[in-house]
Parts: sequence; structure tokens; C-alpha cells
Amino acid sequence: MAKLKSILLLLMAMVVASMEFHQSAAREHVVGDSFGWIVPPNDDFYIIWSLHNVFTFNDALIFNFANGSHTVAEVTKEAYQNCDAGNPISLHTTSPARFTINSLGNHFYICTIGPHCNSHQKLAIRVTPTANNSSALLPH
Ligand SMILES: *[C@@H]1O[C@H](CO)[C@@H](O)[C@H](O)[C@H]1NC(C)=O
Ligand SMILES: *[C@@H]1O[C@H](CO)[C@@H](O)[C@H](O)[C@H]1NC(C)=O
Ligand SMILES: *[C@@H]1O[C@H](CO)[C@@H](O)[C@H](O)[C@H]1NC(C)=O
Ligand SMILES: [Cu+2]
Repeated sequence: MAKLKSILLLLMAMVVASMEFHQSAAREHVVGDSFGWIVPPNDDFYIIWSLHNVFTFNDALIFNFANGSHTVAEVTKEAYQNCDAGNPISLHTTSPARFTINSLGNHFYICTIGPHCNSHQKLAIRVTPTANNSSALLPH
């Protein structure tokens, strides 16, 4: 019985250790870096930002903005293209807004305040299975 207990404890320790490993493997991406989430100074600002980042399963996006001035909605590709805030997948209204990336493929985010999205306060990212061919970063 004592042996069974110690085996169970060992198994639990291994599970916790692997969870910590996966947490440390995930990255946090501060959208727009020090500019944060704003009406951008130029139209391709968030496109360029996204090209400088590699997004992987379990990473997090952090949107920093002044409460009340902006929002972040995850939307479909069509809503992103049309700046349609009508039926978002999810909506965050307070900063910092944190989105954990829990599916692969393309993800789209817009600000729902006034004409901000039409002024290019919108972000599209592509989430790849691995950041850099490293099997350690594969989702399990
Ligand atoms: C925004 O509001 C939330 C909830 O009231 C608060 O926790 C947060 O600190 C505020 N963020 C900023 C940037 O003021
Ligand atoms: C990918 O791996 C290569 C070689 O190991 C390294 O030079 C590069 O910086 C890595 N890129 C990322 C995004 O981790
Ligand atoms: C990484 O992936 C790229 C594109 O799929 C491939 O061309 C390259 O050979 C891979 N590198 C390694 C070290 O697996
Ligand atoms: Cu805005």
C-alpha cells in the first residue's frame, strides 16, 4: 500500500512537471509591443507586427489599451475584412485583454469602437503547430 502511494505521488509529480514545461514553452505576445492596441500610425502597422512574431498553440496574445477607448473582439475572417463587430466570437472590453491561442490556423481580432477597425486597428495572425520545427513545442 505504501508503495502504491509513492508510485501515485511520483506520477502526480510527473504530471505537474510536464504542465510546467508546457506553460514555459508558451509565449506571450504583447500586441503592438510598446505601442499597444491603438489606432495605428500607419495602415500596415499590425500586419508588420504580426510578421515579426511566430504564433504557436498555447501562446497568449496580450492587448494593452486605455479602458473605454478600445475593445478587442475575436471575429471571423469575413468580419475582419468587413470590420463587422456585430457577432464576435468573443469580446474583451478591459485591458489588459488576454487571449490564449487554443486552435491552429488563422485568427482575427478587431477593435469594435467607432471607426477604429476601418482605420486598421485590426490584427490577423496565423498559428502554426510549431514555432520552429521543435517537437518540444508540439501541442499534445
Ligand atoms: C481596466 O479595468 C479593469 C477592471 O476594472 C482593471 O482591472 C484594469 O486595471 C483596468 N486597466 C487599465 C489599463 O486601466
Ligand atoms: C529556429 O531555429 C534556428 C536554428 O536552430 C534559429 O537560428 C532561429 O533563430 C530559430 N527561430 C525561432 C523563431 O525560434
Ligand atoms: C523546418 O521546417 C521547414 C519548413 O517546413 C523545413 O523546410 C525545414 O527543413 C525544417 N527544419 C528542420 C530542422 O526540421
Ligand atoms: Cu479602438
